Order: sequence, then structure tokens, then C-alpha cells
Amino acid sequence: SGIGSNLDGPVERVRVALSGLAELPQTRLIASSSLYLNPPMGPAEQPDYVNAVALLLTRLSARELLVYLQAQELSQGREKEPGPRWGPRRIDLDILTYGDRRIDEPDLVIPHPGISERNFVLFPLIEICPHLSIPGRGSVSRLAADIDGTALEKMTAVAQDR
Ligand code: A4P
Ligand code: MG
Repeated sequence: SGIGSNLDGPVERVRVALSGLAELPQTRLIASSSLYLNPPMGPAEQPDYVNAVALLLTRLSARELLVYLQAQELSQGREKEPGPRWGPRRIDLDILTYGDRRIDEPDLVIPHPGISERNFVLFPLIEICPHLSIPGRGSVSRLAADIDGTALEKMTAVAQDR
């Protein structure tokens, strides 16, 4: 799962999201990455994002998982109405991959179409599962080799308390 926030205390938002993931039914949180501070993709006149990724082991179907993730977004106060494309948000929870499944439906696309271009997804993924293979696209390490990750600032425990 990919996690992103750039509003209303993003570090805390991401932490709350991680504990929410750990408490999902029929699901175990296997690993979570560091938090990464990074500039916005999309409209530049919005705050920096904090991003992280988590590895889940779950018996939920991809669609059930999506429903839970959306419920968590709402419980963190994310507005239901979509804002501008790639605009600021309190919390965004995406399913990045689901095993080796490929799903292409109007409201659920897996693997998430943005993975291969997004440094804020690839570099955190490398941290927790470097050998993860993205169906149809190769391993995260190979994908990340083509991407500039210098704008990502890994947040230390101290910096996170700012
Ligand atoms: N949906 C389809 N596939 C999935 C999936 N694999 N996981 C559908 C989750 N949802 C999926 O999502 C819109 C619809 O996508 C959902 O109803 C679901 O059925 P949304 O979260 O409401 O909308 P969104 O996230 O605003 O859409 P969009 O355009 O996909 O935004 P992104 O791609 O998530 O980008 N910059 C940095 N640095 N870090 C960020 O995290 N995030 C965004 C948002 C922009 N810029 C960013 C970041
Ligand atoms: Mg989303």
C-alpha cells in the first residue's frame, strides 16, 4: 500500500494511516518504510508531501482492501469530493500491487499505474522489498534505477517530531 499526505500534519497523518493498516481485519502489517519528505508531483503551489509504503499480508480481496482504505481516508477527514487532479490531500491510500494480480477496472487498477514514474513510491519500496516484482514492469530495484530519487528526504525519527 502507498501512503501520501501533504495537509494538516502529514507526518502524523501517515503514522495514523500505518496504525490503521496494522489493524485491518484479516491482515498483517509485515513491513513499513521510513517516511520520505518530497516535493509535490503535479501542481507546484502545494505543500511538500510525506510518503511511505507498507507491505501487507491479507486475506481480503483487492476490492475489499480498497473499501477499507477508502474508509480510512474518510476517517482521517479527507473530503469525499475529488479536488483538483494531483492537488493537496490529507491522506491518500493506494493499492500499489496485489501479489501477481492484474486488475483493470474503472475504479480499481492494479498494479497502480503511477508506480514506475514515482520516486516517492519506488524508493520506499526498495527499502522494504527490493526484490518485489511489479507485474508487467519488472523489479522495483530495476525501475528505480531509471528514476531520480535525490529530491526524497528520508525523515529520521528526530526530524519526524518537528
Ligand atoms: N483507484 C483505482 N485504482 C486504485 C488503486 N490501485 N488504489 C481508484 C487506490 N485507488 C484506486 O482515487 C480515485 C479513485 O482511484 C478511487 O475512487 C479508486 O476507485 P482518489 O484517491 O480519490 O484520487 P486521487 O488519489 O486524487 O487520484 P489520482 O489522480 O490517482 O492521484 P494520485 O495518483 O494518487 O496522486 N506528490 C507527491 N510527492 N506524493 C504524493 O503522494 N500524490 C498525488 C496524488 C499527487 N502528487 C503527489 C502525491
Ligand atoms: Mg488515491
